[in-house]
Amino acid sequence: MKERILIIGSSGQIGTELVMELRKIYGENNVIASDIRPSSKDVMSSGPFETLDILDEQLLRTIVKKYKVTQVYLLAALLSATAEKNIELGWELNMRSHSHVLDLAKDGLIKKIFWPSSIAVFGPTTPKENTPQYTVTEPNTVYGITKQAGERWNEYYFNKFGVDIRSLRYPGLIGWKGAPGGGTTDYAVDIFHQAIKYGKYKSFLAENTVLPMMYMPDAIRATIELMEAPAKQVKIRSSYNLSGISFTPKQIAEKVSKYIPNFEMTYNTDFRQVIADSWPSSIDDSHAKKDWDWEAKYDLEKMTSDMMKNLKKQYTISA
Ligand code: NAD
Ligand code: AKB
Repeated sequence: MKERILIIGSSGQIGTELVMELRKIYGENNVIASDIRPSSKDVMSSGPFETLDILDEQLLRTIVKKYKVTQVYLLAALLSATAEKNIELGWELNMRSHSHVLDLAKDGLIKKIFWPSSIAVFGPTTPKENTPQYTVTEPNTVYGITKQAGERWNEYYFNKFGVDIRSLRYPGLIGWKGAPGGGTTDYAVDIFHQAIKYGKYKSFLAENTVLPMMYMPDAIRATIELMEAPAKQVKIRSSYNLSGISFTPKQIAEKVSKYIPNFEMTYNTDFRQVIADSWPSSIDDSHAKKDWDWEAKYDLEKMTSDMMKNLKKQYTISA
């Protein structure tokens, strides 16, 4: 069966990269990008794009029917820091978008859904080290609460209506192609840009705050591998733990210094420190490894080298 894929939230950090990868695999015209704002030049010029506010359920259904969509990747959301500043919109957007997409599958309009969860599903009472798949989840941010409720929705729709939903608890994602959209882990992307442009960076997280992170090529590969895995191998329908690299602001600053001599890192924590303190520092992803052969490829060294190489090139070209 020919797959037609709709990406909702294609202009964000993940969508910018995921659309291009999926177009390589499924064909440019079979991957429809959509967002409330235009996407990157590459996304806009390489295939179909629709302006879509995911809160508009009728328009969503019109677009799904127009393109005979079979799969939806729902990436539109407010991330942790932005949602804390606008809790009503955080709840409204993150929950209603999810229901709209789940109901497409329940009503037989689409066959498969990808919906990302996050390490934000965990909270201060969760074991911090090597956080297990099944453990206490008492998130204390509006973003985390929407991810936890979303995971429960996933399992409910799978069990009750047979909806083929697949999900990953992404750690903080780091990439050079798209800008991060308002999360607590954004510092680990900003540091590269500021280091190249100004030789210095003021971190909003404290120097010894360890968080789970992942380089974007690993995250994109994990997403596509999970979506392409045979249904019987996808044993967890709430959301899979996923692990890449754990590091502190101080450790990434040391790596950056190798490429930017005299790089200067200072620290001035804000409300995002409290969010970071409630999250795990490392993740046990043994279920993903066992069920669909997941394995991360990038460590801190390899990621830093690739980020530096690509961003330096990008800034030279745009100078
Ligand atoms: P992002 O903020 O970069 O992108 C979200 C996109 O959604 C934006 O382009 C925005 O314009 C769009 N959007 C907002 N409101 C919309 C609406 N009403 N209708 C349609 N589009 C709308 O986010 P991202 O980093 O690409 O994250 C995508 C998903 O992955 C989110 O669910 C997020 O929680 C999850 N996630 C991301 C990370 C990360 O580090 N990037 C980590 C864990 C989980
Ligand atoms: C955020 O910081 O909000 C995201 C996430 C880990 O979910 N990057």
